[in-house]
Amino acid sequence: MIRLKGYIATLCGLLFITVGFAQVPGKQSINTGWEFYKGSIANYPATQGKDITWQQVSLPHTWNAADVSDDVPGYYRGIGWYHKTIYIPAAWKNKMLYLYFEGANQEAEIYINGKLAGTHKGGYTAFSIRIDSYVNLKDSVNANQVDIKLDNSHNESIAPLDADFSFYGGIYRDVYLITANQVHFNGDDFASSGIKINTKVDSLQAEVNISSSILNSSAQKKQLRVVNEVFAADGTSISHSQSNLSISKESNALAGQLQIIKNPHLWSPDDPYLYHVISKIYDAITGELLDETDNPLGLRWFNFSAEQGFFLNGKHLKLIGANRHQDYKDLGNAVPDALHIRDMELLKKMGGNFIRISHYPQDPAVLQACDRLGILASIEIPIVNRITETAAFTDNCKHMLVEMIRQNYNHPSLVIWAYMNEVLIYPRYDDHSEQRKLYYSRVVALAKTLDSLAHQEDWARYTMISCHGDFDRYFSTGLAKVPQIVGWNLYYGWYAKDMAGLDAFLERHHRELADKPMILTEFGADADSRLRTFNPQRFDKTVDYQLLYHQYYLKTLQKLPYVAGGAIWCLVDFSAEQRQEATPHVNTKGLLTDTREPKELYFFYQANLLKTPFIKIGTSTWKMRSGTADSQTQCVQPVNVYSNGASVSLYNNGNLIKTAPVEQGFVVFNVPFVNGINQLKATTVISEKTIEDNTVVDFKMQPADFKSTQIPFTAINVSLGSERYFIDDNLHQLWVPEQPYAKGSWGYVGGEVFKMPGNLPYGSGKNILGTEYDAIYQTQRVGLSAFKLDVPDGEYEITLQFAELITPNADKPLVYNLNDQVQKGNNTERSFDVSVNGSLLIKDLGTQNYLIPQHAYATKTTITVKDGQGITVNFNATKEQAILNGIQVNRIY
Ligand code: GCB
Ligand code: CA
Repeated sequence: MIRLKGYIATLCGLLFITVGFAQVPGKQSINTGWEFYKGSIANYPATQGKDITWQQVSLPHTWNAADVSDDVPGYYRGIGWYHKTIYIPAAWKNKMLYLYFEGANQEAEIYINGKLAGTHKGGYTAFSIRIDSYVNLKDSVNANQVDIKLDNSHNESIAPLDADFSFYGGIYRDVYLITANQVHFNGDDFASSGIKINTKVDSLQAEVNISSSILNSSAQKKQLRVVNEVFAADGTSISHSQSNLSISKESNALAGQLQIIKNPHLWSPDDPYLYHVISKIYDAITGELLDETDNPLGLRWFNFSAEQGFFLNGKHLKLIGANRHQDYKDLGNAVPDALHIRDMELLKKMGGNFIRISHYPQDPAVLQACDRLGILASIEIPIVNRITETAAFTDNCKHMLVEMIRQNYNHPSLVIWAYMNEVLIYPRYDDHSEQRKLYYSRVVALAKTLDSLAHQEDWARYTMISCHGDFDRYFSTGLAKVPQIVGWNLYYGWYAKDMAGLDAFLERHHRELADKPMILTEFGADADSRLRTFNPQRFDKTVDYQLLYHQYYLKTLQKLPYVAGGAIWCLVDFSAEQRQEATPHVNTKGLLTDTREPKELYFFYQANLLKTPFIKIGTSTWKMRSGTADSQTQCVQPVNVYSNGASVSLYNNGNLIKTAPVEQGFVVFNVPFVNGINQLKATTVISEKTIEDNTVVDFKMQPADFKSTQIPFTAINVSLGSERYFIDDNLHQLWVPEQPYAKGSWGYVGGEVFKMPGNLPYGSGKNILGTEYDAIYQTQRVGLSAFKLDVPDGEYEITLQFAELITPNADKPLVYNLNDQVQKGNNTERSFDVSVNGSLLIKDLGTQNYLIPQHAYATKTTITVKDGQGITVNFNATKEQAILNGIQVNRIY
């Protein structure tokens, strides 16, 4: 079957309306000059909010930008009010006026001059509210009051009910005031553009079917002429059609026109060629132009095969890309369009050709960018983790699905409509109960309803649901058989132990769901961009384990032809308020941080996916390093270089280290670092051209012997109970992992690494309050007797870090951590003294004084070291065992 589609902008389009001779722009944003109040207004509209203190804001705006990342559990989910005055000229008396919202989370009531003009449910789709019957139009300038009550409280009738992301409240996308003639393209229809472009394309010709829905709100029957014109990318008009129709008063009608484009210039990721269509409505009697809208058009066809994956324009194409959430550090979801566009550009620059817009429709700028850049897309409504078995929930889901489809119908980049994510991961009722069975059957029934609704709305695109890695559950309930494509979110090597389980799982689908195309819709591993290690382990949150994980996944993805594609979880780090771990409230599975800094993983994918010459030294994201000098006063550490060349040469300070062949897009070099500046240069030759990358690593060499004068000791920060380096570029902090004490050097004496029950290799995953350096406080050495540094005589500053990791509160398990155990609540009565070089610094340290569970505690002291005694910090436990989480030693003189 040929599958294809044309394009229309998601907005109501640019409407140009003639009023006399003057053209009035039909759409103007009203983002500035709002007032906001977080809370309820009593007796609205009687009070009209006059007695409250408003805050001046501009849109996009969210009221949760800060409280999703503070240390207070939870964030405000309740009512917020917005207020604005809009001015309507008397000249618009006969116009139809709308407020058009690209998105507001999640239940909105729109009041004009105190009267309810419309409502909307659902935080991720656009809606349009007709307001002309509520506005004052008496004078030449008419002030009209817009009040919006918005509520982001949990509502069992509105998806999403539960998910691993923050449900920010607010009007967080653009709002427009739209002015239209009584006759116009019908944007009233689920806030769509009123135009559907269907295409049927092959390499010789494209049939372009333009169907317009036209509304006649006037009290007279109208004779109209509809004209559609197709333009090539360079602006040349290439095709034209028109038809006449009459519409009775207060009704709407459809006008369909077919155009044939010979030798179409096809749209694809390599060549995202866009035509565009201008559609106009004229009054057939007077010739007056009543409405006009301009929509891009991409010509392509595609299909998914269960055996061979995805084909675009008849050619096989492995879909590889990422998922994306829409928020940014400290801004929440209220981000400018430029950021949406930049994210798509970053995906394209990685070599990605696919985006799964997860887990909800996003700003129109996203799909517009995909059309322009050539990124194939899947989009979904936010049914995540569970459903509610009510008609109200079902109706809202259906409504969202129709909104999503009609609003995004014409994007050439879009190939999949999806409607559920991991919906069986968190089912209601007891396992094996009758109620549970009934619940499953209701989920399947809802899926069937939504699937057929999607097909009814759009015959040309595929449907999909994404499932978590419990094959049996989706298979036995029949849910996996409902959509055309099954998406799998697989975390073998992360939530599930064994990475190789991935291949077995995908093979099983291929065997048992032999006729279902599949996409690996999620795979990923958390990585705090500040954490590095030479011994990567599952759940250590290092950039290095993330790299290992993805090396495996990409190989599997590329090897199995029946897997149509894969979407990395996730393009960017995003807010998930309930998460703890190394970066509390953030899911760090991103290729990029929440401020869009690349992690080393991003370079790995660039090297593997880009067709243009590429080389990058991985360590450009790890510029502060440390290690102990060898006999040549060097320290050898591995550095990855990423390239799509055949071999790479790496130089340090001008000296060639080695030339080595590239495998899977990278080479690991053992670099002899010197103390101080290391100027790294990597080169490769591609198509007879040499390309290079340069970076500087500031290496803090620790002397093997602290008394050595060759490399004098200056400072060290040690993270206890950890195998990780912690690097904070912003605050110029570099921490190294612990080591046992050896004479002449530094390290702990005795004790063991703190480990929680469960799967963390070491440390705790709990949020530590009062610090941004959770990763330092989350690991510790237990039962140590001393920490020693054989530093030369001088004056030193010593800082000790502690956090009590045993807490009386049991962990709330993360829903995805199905195989992990959680720490039960526990109490400790530890008590220990800390002394430095024999003098007591802290007496009876424990929960009775500074060690409040899960809180950071640090203290700093200065000490004069003389007579070659070095530094010894002693820990003497009087109850249970002593602990130490971090130590910093600085030489002052
Ligand atoms: C998933 C979910 C996604 C989570 C992700 C994770 O399976 O679909 O929403 O954020 O795993 O990181 O746990
Ligand atoms: Ca909070």
